[in-house]
Amino acid sequence: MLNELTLKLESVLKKLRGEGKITEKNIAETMRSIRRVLLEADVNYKVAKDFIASVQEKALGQEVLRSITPAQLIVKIINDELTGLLGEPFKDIKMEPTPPTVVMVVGLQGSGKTTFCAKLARYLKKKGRSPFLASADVYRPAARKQLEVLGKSLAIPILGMEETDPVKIANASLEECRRVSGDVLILDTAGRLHIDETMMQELSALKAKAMPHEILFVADGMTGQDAVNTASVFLERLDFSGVVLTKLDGDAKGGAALSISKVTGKPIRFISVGEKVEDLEPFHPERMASRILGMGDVITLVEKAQEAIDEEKAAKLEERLRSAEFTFEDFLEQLQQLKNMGPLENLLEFIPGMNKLPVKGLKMDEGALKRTEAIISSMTLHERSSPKIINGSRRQRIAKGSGTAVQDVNRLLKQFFQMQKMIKKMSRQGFGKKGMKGMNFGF
Ligand SMILES: Nc1nc2c(ncn2[C@@H]2O[C@H](COP(=O)(O)OP(=O)(O)OP(=O)(O)O)[C@@H](O)[C@H]2O)c(=O)[nH]1
Ligand SMILES: [Mg+2]
Repeated sequence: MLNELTLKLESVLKKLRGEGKITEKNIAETMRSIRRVLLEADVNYKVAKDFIASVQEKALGQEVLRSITPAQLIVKIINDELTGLLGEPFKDIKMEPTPPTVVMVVGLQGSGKTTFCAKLARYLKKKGRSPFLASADVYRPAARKQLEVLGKSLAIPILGMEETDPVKIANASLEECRRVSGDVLILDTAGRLHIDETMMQELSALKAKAMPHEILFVADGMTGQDAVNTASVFLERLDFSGVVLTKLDGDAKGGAALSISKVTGKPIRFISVGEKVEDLEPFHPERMASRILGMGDVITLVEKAQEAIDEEKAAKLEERLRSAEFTFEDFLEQLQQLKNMGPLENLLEFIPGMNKLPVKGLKMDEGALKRTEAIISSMTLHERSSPKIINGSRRQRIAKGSGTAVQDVNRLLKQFFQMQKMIKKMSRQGFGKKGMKGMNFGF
């Protein structure tokens, strides 16, 4: 996510690393480079300018403590400012005391509204809510079908109605939602390629009728300042309550993410990071800032893992990790749980420094996963708990037993020891306030 931005910022900040102290000159140089990086990422001009001014002011006023380097100090300041720029702390959908809570989803065509509606429904259902979906996209039966298919796959009820008046749909969906005891109605709407008056009037009428508690504006994260300009118009007409940024899994430059909250004054609430229904994340500015600066986002990683893996096993694993006695038995269990967590590359970027570790590039395709399982299964229990004893002849036996080559066994052992080392290192540094519960270290 926003990889290019991260790489560029890292390379600017690397230059500072050699500097012994902060001077007006080296700060000015750094800030000029950062400003360029931001503009290249299509960040709004004024937002970039204010950001730089603010970082510069804070940096110059600071004493560099003996324990940190100027580069560390600047990174800290940039991290704080970036967090501020990205908006308020995460605000979840607030449930109304009298159901249903109504969430209306708006945005341009193809921005990801329908997909987001399904994702949000899934997210709320997982939290124990009873979502109800309805599509007010009266122009394209296919669009309603799309929501219906998504809703069905998630076992979430949806309004089945051949209506051509969005306002009637609003009424019917409220009624139907109440009837099935839904507590949150998610209302999808039609998008247009560009802002046009008919669409705006229609959405306003829909708003007046459905009286949504939340209007979420969905913006395509790939589009930079265009998204921000569109957002401003939607804000004026509909006064939405929050922003959803989609397609941040692709090579989005980051302009929309960094500008939209500042320009509209509304928080980014969720980000969409893929086409599948589970690819949704609550938006936490501080975590995003740290990801953008290449410092990883362990908390989100832990939360993702928690969703996918067994709590009790995770607690046990945490204990084992803390005592750094991680073995192949744990590894095997992790691999099995890893299968529930989605593609590995998505997880790597959450781990701080992961992009710099030799572990990078260990893409675990299905075949490799199977091979790894076979190799571990061919080890004796003793070997699994004390992998150090696995010498040359044992390696050969394991390779034969698992139908793999000795090189495969060697590679796995190497990865395993690397991982053990990393875990030891992390357990020394502490696992953060959430602890390691649910952390998944398979690769
Ligand atoms: N890679 C990626 N694709 C996404 C994401 N969100 C949506 N898409 C894709 O973008 C396309 C448009 O998504 P929709 O949800 O249909 O967009 P929409 O806003 O409902 O479009 P209209 O109903 O035509 O206005 C689909 O192909 C989605 O699969 C995302 O976060 N990442
Ligand atoms: Mg749609």
